[in-house]
Amino acid sequence: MKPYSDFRSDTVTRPTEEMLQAMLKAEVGDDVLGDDPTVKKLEELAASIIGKEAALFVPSGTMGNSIAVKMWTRELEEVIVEEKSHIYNMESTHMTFISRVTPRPLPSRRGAIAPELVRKHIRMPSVHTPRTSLICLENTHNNWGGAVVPLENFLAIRKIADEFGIKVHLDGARIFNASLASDVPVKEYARCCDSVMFCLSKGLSSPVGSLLVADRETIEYARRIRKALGGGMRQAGLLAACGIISLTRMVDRLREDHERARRLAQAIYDLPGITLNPEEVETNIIIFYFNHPTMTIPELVSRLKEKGILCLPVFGGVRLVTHKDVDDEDVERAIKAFREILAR
Ligand code: TLP
Repeated sequence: MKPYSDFRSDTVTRPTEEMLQAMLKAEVGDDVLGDDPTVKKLEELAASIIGKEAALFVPSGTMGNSIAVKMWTRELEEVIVEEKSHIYNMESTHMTFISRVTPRPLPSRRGAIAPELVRKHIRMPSVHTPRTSLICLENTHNNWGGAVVPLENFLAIRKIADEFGIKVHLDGARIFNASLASDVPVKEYARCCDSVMFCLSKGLSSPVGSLLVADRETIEYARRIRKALGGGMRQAGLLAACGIISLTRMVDRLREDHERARRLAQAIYDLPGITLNPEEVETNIIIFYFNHPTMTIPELVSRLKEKGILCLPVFGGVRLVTHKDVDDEDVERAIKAFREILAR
């Protein structure tokens, strides 16, 4: 048995054999000079899947989101974000650090901010107040336990954004999970947004990389921002070769992750101390709240580790993520560990 079943994140996935072979054979150039054919191929593929003109290969989701905020805003402006969003909570404050704009966090129902609340918080510039120039959405929503934000919410927010001439950016780190779980094509979500960032290095199993997708002119500007942030990569075709496999071979497999997460949630939701609605586990992330008479969250996490199960404490709860490198056996091992530790 392997030493650990790693449920900390889908970012821990290792490249597939096919990816390693593709790396060996990849045709490369110098992408900063614009002549890496494999990067170009990946960017064209990403743009066509998302349904926009152009894409930019970036080292991480955080850099993709940072560039998106920078390209759509100027100083003295404000950005509407969801209060538990990754871009607001978990990206080391790049909005203020890089773009020098203020985030305006709004509450939501499982990641979907009520459109009227968005409208209420749009600010007209004055000597006292910033102009709202961008709305950031997230789908699936990580800190809401991989919740799928419904397309209707996207459509309603797009309508308001258009009324006020505001841009919409989607942190679609896991947009393929959202699409499979809701049966809504990624293009439908993307159509409501001016730019989309998605990750190759989560459930899609590439070792490194994300894409930022938008209209051609904006992506050319994004390319300059990427260089300024130190994200220009040279023979990046080695990584892009894996990305192409992620997009052509790894998307449908995400359904297995959703199935396993549901099974795991069903098996542990009623154990002592756990608050979790298994019906709300829509994709590959389980977040449960934990309040036990004799055990703290760090104690639970460390007892699980002793039994070979790795998971992460988050926001007063615990997160478990399913992905390519945890199979049915790992799920059974996790269920057994939870039952032993939290025996009634
Ligand atoms: N999320 C990571 C950690 O940062 C928590 C994870 O393990 O889930 N948007 C969303 C919705 C994300 O979940 C993440 C990564 C990112 C952006 C940033 O991507 P990276 O890690 O490539 O910078």
